[in-house]
Amino acid sequence: MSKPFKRILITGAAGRLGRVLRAALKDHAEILRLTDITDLGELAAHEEGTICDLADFDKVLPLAKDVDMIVHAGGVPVENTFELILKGNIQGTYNIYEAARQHGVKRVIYTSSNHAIGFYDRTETIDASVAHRPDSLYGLSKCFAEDLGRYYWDKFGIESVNIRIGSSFEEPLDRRMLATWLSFDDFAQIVERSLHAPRVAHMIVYGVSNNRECLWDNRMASSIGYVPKDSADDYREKVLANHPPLNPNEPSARYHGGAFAGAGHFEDKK
Ligand code: 15L
Repeated sequence: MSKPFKRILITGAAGRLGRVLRAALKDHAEILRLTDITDLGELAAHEEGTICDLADFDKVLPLAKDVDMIVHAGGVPVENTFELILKGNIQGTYNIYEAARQHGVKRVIYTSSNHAIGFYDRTETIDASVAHRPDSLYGLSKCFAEDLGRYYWDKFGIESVNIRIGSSFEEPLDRRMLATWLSFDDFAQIVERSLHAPRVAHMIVYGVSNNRECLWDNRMASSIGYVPKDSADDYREKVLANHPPLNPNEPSARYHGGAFAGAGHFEDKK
């Protein structure tokens, strides 16, 4: 049976979410081209693999050759030093878009993060059109990447879907995740919808499951057919029993970004 795409590039393919994508997208393209800075393990017949530092443009450029779309999940996944964020997330994402432009790739699906808007107060429900309010250097790098995608759309017509992921883990790990949780199956679904939507231009959506507690108005995600199937509510009793309530005035309880908003400046730990 023929597959909808010839070749999809997945960056960060050895990471937590990259591994989900590797399994979920196998029937969507004849070839999955995988890359990560660490070992990718054994490759299946439909996989190509390259170990690559995304900050190295000479290595990144050939990865985009003969690729229909890129799912860019690589980079530094949490707060870190500015030096590492600069290389992995800012330089790395620039290299991905530039490689996409030079090889005529149609669309980039980017795993952005709620930390791009982490300093909104939890009393506010926001949609995807609000101004950035990063809660960390990591969050700032996500803002850069979202704007970079906008620039590449406006100037070069390369489409992007920026998925502002809440908390994508096997199950919700604390009280905040009762609102921010994204199941692995729903993550796979929103990426699939992002790949197959006929036209996305430059779009920002929230990567979140169907949780009763809700911080984000996700109408844009509905517009590409995303209908989350899972809910943090199924784990609610367990989470409430294992995690005492936080003081609601503490920054880590008060803001969308949780502990990222409450933490000090990472560089001070050096
Ligand atoms: C993220 O962006 C991180 O990659 C992930 O590890 C979690 O910390 C998540 O945000 C979250 O906000 O729960």
